[in-house]
Amino acid sequence: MIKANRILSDILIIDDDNNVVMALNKALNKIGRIRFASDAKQAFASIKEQQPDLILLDVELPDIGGLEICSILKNAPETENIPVLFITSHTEMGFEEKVFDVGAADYILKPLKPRVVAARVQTHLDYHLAIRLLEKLAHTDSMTGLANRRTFDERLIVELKRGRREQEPLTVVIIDIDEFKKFNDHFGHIEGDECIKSIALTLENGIKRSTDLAARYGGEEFAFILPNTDVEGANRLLFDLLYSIEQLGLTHAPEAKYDNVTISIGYSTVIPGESYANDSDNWAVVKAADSALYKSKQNGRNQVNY
Ligand code: GH3
Ligand code: MG
Ligand code: MG
Ligand code: MG
Ligand code: MG
Repeated sequence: MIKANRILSDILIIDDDNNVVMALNKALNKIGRIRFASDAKQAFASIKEQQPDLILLDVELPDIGGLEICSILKNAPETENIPVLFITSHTEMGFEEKVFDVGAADYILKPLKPRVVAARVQTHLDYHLAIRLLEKLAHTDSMTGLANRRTFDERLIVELKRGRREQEPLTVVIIDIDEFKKFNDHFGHIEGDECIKSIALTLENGIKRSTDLAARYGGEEFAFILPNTDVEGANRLLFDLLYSIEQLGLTHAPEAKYDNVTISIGYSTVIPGESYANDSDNWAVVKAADSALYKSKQNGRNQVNY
C-alpha cells in the first residue's frame, strides 16, 4: 500500500465566518499547516503563492461565491487536482448535485463535528497525496532519479506544440555511453549501475534551465529536451557536457578505447519556418538526433554530432 507523507499537508480554509474558521482550525491543526482566506481575492492570491494540498470552501463569500471559485479552480490545469471540500449548512434539494457538478470532492454539513471534519479531510488528503506520489513514481526512473521515457515522450509532444506556437527553436539530444558492454564485462553489472548513476547525475547538473528535461531514455542511453535552444546554444552546452563526463574520471575497462568512461552525443534542432513546417511527424526530431548519435559512434565516439 502506497502511503504518502502526511507531515507536510497544507490546507487552505476559505471562509468569512470567524467562528467556522476557528472551529476548523481546532479540528485540523494536527493534520496540516492551516492557511486562511476570507474572500475569493485573498484565496486566489494565496493559492497562486503556493498550491495547497486541500481546500475547504464556504458557499457564501463577500465577493465571488464558493461554487464559482470551485469551478474556476477545476478549470485551471494548475489547480484542477486540488481536492475541494465544501463547508455548508445548505440542505435544500439539488444542492448536493450542484456541489459535485462544480467538481468538489466532498461536502461537510454544519454544525461541524470536529472528529468527522478531521476524518473526512484526512481521507481526501491521503488519497490526493497518494495519487501525486504515484504520478511522480510513474514519471521517474527509479535507478537514476531522472525523468523516464514516458515523461520524455509526453513532454516532447507538449514542447513541440509550444515551440511551433511561439516560433521558437527546440533541441532534442540523445546520449549513449561508449563501449559500455566492455565496462560491464570487466567490472560487473553492479559497478555498471553505479557508473550509469554517476553519469546521470552529471548530465542532470549539466542542463541549466528549469524548462530543460533530462531523461533516462533506455538502459545506458539518455535524452534531453531543450526548449528555446538553437544549434549554437546546444553545441556549447553539449561540448561542456562531453568534457564533464570524461573529467569525472570513471576508469573504463582496459579493452576500451579511452582510459575514462566517455559518452557519444547526437542532437537535432527544429527551427521555426523550417523543420516545424512538417508537423505530421513528432518523432522526426528524435530520429534525426539518433542518426547524429550514430555518426558520433561511427566517427570514433566521445564526440558530439548534429
Ligand atoms: P557503443 O559505444 O556502441 O554504445 O557500445 P556499447 O557497448 O555501449 O553498446 P550498446 O550501447 O549497444 O550497449 C549497451 C550495453 O549497456 C548493453 C547492456 O549490457 C548495458 N546496459 C544497459 N542497461 C544497463 C543497466 O541498467 N545497467 C548496466 N549495468 N548495464 C546496462
Ligand atoms: Mg460565508
Ligand atoms: Mg546503447
Ligand atoms: Mg553504448
Ligand atoms: Mg552500439
